[in-house]
This record gives sequence, structure tokens and C-alpha cells, in this order.
Amino acid sequence: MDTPRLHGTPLSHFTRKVRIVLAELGVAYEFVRGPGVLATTTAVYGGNPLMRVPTLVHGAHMLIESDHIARYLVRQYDPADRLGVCSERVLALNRLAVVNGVMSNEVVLLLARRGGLADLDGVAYFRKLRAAIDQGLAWLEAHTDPEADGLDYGDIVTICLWQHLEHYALVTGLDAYPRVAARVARWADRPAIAATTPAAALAEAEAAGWRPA
Ligand SMILES: N[C@@H](CCC(=O)N[C@@H](CS)C(=O)NCC(=O)O)C(=O)O
Repeated sequence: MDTPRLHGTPLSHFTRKVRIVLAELGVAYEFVRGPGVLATTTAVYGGNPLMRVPTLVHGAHMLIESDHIARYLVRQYDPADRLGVCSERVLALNRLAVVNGVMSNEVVLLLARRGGLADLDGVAYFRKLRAAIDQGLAWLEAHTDPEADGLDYGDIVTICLWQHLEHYALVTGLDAYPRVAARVARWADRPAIAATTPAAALAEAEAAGWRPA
């Protein structure tokens, strides 16, 4: 089949999940960088009608939703699922839901700010999203074992969330979550992780001539 084509943006943490899975599985792919996520034509998002990234195009298939893409890749390239991408353990499912929820809340707040709203905390719903970020991080802290064996998909998504939070600094008080920080630090030098940090992805994109919209 053709080389998979991944549509994303350099700083998208949802896209990064897929990039790390591709690298861990040793799958070569083409990374198509869109100009940003405020454009309103689906072509910019690889055909995703929801106008979000990531989108994976592989042969005749177009897939959206980072976790669905990761599952598709595992089925294609790693049926043994060494990273536990398809795990249905309750803890794994809840971890994924909490990380995704915190990521999504952060995206809403960042895009509201980027769209011109200066006083995020003046909107009751946005205050709730912030509170849920704090509660979600506290849940992760309580359910993270920094010494657990092996890198799994739960670690990958947590790393993407954590380093994105550090990059944007929209959320303060990250030092309240030392177990999460320790778990992330444990894998920080792994090639697939180090090569896709926000700073590395941005530098790579700029070197390739990418400019944000
Ligand atoms: N549930 C989606 C979320 C994707 C998502 O929200 N991506 C962000 C970039 S990190 C985006 O494109 N946001 C634009 C928007 O929400 O309109 C997934 O897992 O792929």
C-alpha cells in the first residue's frame, strides 16, 4: 500500500500521538503540515469534515480521530499491539479519556484566546474547562506509577499532553503533579519522543519552510 500521509500541525498534541506511534512502529510516513487550525476549508485538514487534525490518508482510506488512527496503524503494522494501543483495561480507557479531555479543554481555551478573547476567565464555561483540566491532572497524578514497566500508549498520550502544557503555559501549577512529571521525564530521551517535542517539531517545520497562518 502507499506510504501513509499524516495531516497535522507541528504543535498539535493530538497529531503528535500518531507521530510517536508511527515512529515506535518504524513506519515511514509523509507529514503534511497545515498552516493552522482556524482555516474553514476541509482540504487544509486532509479532508476531515470536522476541520481538525490529525487526519491519516492511506491508500483509499481517510481516517480521523487520533486514537482511531493509532488503532488502524496497529492493525496494519503491529498486530501484537506492543504499545497497548487497543487495550480495553478500565484504567487504560479512563487514562485515555482523561488525557483526551484535558487536551481538548486546552485546545478550546487556546483557540478562544487565539481567536481574540482576552479574558478567558470572564466566561463561566471556560472557568469550568480550566477546573476540569485541574481535576483531570489530579486524577492522572493519582493513577500514575512513575516506575511502571515499559512505554505504553497511555504514556505516549500523557507525554503529548504534558509537554504541550509546558510549551503553552496556559495552565499554571504543574509542579503539583510530580508523579506525572517523573513518568514523562523517564521517556523524554527516547528518540520518538525527543524528536517530536513542541520545540523540535517547530524547528523541524520551520527548517522545512512551514509558516503558521
Ligand atoms: N478528538 C480529536 C481532537 C483533534 C483536535 O482537537 N485537534 C486540534 C489540534 S491539536 C484541532 O485541530 N483543533 C481545531 C478545532 O478544534 O477546531 C482527535 O483525537 O483527533
